[in-house]
Amino acid sequence: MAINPRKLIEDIKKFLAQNGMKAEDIDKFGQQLQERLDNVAPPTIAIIGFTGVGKSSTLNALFNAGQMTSDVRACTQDAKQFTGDIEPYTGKKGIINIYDMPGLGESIAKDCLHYDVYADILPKVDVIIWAFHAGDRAMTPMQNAILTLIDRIGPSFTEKMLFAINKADTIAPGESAWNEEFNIPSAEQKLNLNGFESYVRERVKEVLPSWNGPIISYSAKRRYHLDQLMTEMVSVMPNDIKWVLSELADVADYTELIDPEHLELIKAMKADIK
Ligand SMILES: Nc1nc2c(ncn2[C@@H]2O[C@H](COP(=O)(O)OP(=O)(O)O)[C@@H](O)[C@H]2O)c(=O)[nH]1
Ligand SMILES: [Mg+2]
Repeated sequence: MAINPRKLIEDIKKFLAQNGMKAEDIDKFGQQLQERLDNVAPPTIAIIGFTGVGKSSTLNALFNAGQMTSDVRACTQDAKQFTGDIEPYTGKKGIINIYDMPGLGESIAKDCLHYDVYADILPKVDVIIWAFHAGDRAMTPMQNAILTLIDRIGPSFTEKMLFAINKADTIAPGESAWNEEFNIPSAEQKLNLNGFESYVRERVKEVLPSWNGPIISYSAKRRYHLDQLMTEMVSVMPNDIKWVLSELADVADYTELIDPEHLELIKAMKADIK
């Protein structure tokens, strides 16, 4: 069920009225809640991963970002910050802060510099998208990178991380197998993508045994599953920020979307009535 914050506030007000709260108190509460919503800072995301996996292409596909991409050269050498428009996804005005991060794995010397950038930026963002290249089975570099980052900044960044497997169109038996008519993977590609997602999860769990975040396959080039990628981004956001993008959040119960602080407020006001 998609949730709209305005409707949510109306639902809560209705609920409070049914519980006997005075109309003027309900209005005051509604205003307080609206103010809190209006003051929530825009969500911030960073996309990281090895060079050439399609990080910049992904941001271009999602937000029309105009980031430089290349078939043969790493062109993102420091963190590029810009804002993206969320209206196409939520149907209402709003922005998201984005960092296009330099890719790891170009050279030892460059990695040293890039880890400094990662250590500076990652603690500040709400969501970290770790982009992969579908079918690339070499996972030691990813495992080492996670351990290096944990050494540098501690493990908490892993809680806001999702793995995004790009270039779904290139997975075996290859791009020519892609179903152009429906813009989806062929049956064989779909099986391989599912297998690859499980493989990535197993390798991540070897270094992060309790990690159970999202892993999603998509293609920036084909614009396949970009909406799922956005939905998964929202799923790892902190609850108060989810409110901003809540039309995307697919949840059965709106209380999951309410900041515990707001829930406390509702409970406190209910107690006042009695
Ligand atoms: N086939 C295919 N190629 C892609 C896809 N996404 C990106 N690429 C290509 O991958 C290469 C590297 O992309 P880029 O965005 O520069 O990677 P970055 O280094 O991670 O920022 C470019 O040649 C892109 O055209 C995709 O979904 N499918
Ligand atoms: Mg790039």
